[in-house]
Amino acid sequence: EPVPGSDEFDDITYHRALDVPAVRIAFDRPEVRNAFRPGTVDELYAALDDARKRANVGCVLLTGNGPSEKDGGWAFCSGGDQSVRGGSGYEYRDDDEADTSDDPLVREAKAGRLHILEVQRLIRFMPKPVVAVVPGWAVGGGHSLHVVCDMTLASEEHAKFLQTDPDVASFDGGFGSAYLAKQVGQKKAREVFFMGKTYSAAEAVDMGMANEAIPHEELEDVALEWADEMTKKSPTAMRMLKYAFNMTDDGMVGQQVFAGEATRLAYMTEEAQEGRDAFLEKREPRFRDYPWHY
Ligand code: 1HA
Repeated sequence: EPVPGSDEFDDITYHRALDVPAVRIAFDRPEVRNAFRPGTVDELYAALDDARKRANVGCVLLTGNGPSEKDGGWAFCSGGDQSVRGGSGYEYRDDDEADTSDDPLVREAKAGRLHILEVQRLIRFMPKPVVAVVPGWAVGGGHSLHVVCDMTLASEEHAKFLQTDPDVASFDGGFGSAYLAKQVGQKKAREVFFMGKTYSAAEAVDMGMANEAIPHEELEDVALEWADEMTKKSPTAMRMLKYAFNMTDDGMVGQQVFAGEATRLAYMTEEAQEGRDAFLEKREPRFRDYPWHY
């Protein structure tokens, strides 16, 4: 069912599953292969952030609606909408989205947007699995989005993976390329970007950048089954595992995110509560009552 408030979205749809604690967020611009413009990215960020904060949501399925009414084509996402690409990024073009502030600095700040990178970070750092469900094209910035998701399920018949970044003088030098290389190896990742070949679902699975190729008709059902399976597991263990997988690649920020969860667990101990109580009661903490575990 639609998540309350999601009718305000123009470029995405946002649904909550009925029997599984999971949500489905979908690009909804099939006529342009689900390319994103700045407003799309704003909506995507808002929906993902909402899903992040909901205690009764344990998994996010990110996908693309389709097929296109124009030609029946399917897409996950074809990256930045090239028709609104300006001199320094992607631009708001609708009057109600464009910033009409009198302050030129405010207008300038909103002029060229590359904030899909903020969406990538939200997917990376939210404490629950995000699964890319790829029913068709995953291209350019759309390819990078599937790369940063925790797992990828792809339509056997229609999924196609393609990196066009250097064809349109763009480059995702972060997760889209460097993290891809961790998944498929350096040689293959360089081939993806430098040759711009199109890969099928089966090839993506063989390369290690997709988990399974699934018959198109069953894709959404299987995605829900995966969400069902994952959300039966311990939320704490799942969160710690996601951050553990991230940590080796994320440097000090990876350590910070993982350590934050360790702090949360430590706060749950009597020992930590003794520290708080002693402060509030203006007395020395009785830490000698607690063992030095080995
Ligand atoms: O790399 C980044 C970033 C890096 C760092 C920081 C931020 C970043 C932000 C964004 C990006 C990027 O995404 S750059 C890469 C941008 N995307 C592309 O270069 C893909 C362009 N599209 C295609 O190569 C092809 O359209 C396709 C392989 C996805 C599908 O081909 P197909 O099936 O032959 O369909 P096609 O006829 O080409 O497309 C259907 C309609 O969708 C066309 O419109 P129509 O002629 O019917 O009016 C087509 O123009 C439109 N369309 C497809 N993709 C886009 C698009 N319109 C605007 N932008 C698109 N990305």
